[in-house]
Amino acid sequence: MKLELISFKICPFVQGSMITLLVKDISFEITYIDINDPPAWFMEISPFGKVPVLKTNDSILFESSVINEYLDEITPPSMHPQDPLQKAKNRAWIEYGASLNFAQHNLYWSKDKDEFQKHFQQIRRHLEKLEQQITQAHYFNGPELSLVDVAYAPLLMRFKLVEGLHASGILKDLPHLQTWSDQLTTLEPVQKSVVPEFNELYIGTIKKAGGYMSQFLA
Ligand SMILES: N[C@@H](CCC(=O)N[C@@H](CS)C(=O)NCC(=O)O)C(=O)O
Repeated sequence: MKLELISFKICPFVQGSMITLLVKDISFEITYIDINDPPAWFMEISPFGKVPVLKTNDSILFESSVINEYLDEITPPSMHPQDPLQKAKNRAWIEYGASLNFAQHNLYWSKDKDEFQKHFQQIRRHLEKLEQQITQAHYFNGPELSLVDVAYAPLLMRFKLVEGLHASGILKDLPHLQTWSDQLTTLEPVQKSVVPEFNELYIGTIKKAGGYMSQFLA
């Protein structure tokens, strides 16, 4: 089956689908668009006008968590737990991660210090709740990489990148999250899931927005 992922180079949701494709060793093509100036053909096929979109032979899939589950199901063994309750819990934490992606965007694109601090406090509260869930060694469910890990790797990679340039202490005193972040961000499929120029692109986009963070990102 021919698969084509429609991507925007700094989108964390696309990155999650890229990680799934790479972990599962699925062959695919990738087409990059500028989500701020999307081509007409993309707006035709993407119901919400959002990336990622996965084109299969004759279908269009949208919503990254759905795309990732589809990719997972066509390439066993599954990266989801078998037990329905565990699977449901994993799905809930995947949703939680999706909302943190938006919160992270709001944080780094804050206009001024007040807005930054407000978003910082909100994210910290959510990260503290997440910290309590990271009770296993290695990954979210233990030794096996799961779709929950896939969902958080882009978020943790962006925190690591920006914290490396301007330490705000976003993961301070959250030791399980820090260890999880180290595990995930050094994985080969995670590192290969972004374009080589990702760091410059992501930082450049924050700087270009001219908000609070831009002054700290040389
Ligand atoms: N729930 C969606 C979120 C995808 C999303 O928000 N993508 C952003 C780029 S990172 C987008 O396409 N935004 C364009 C827009 O909102 O118009 C998913 O998981 O696929």
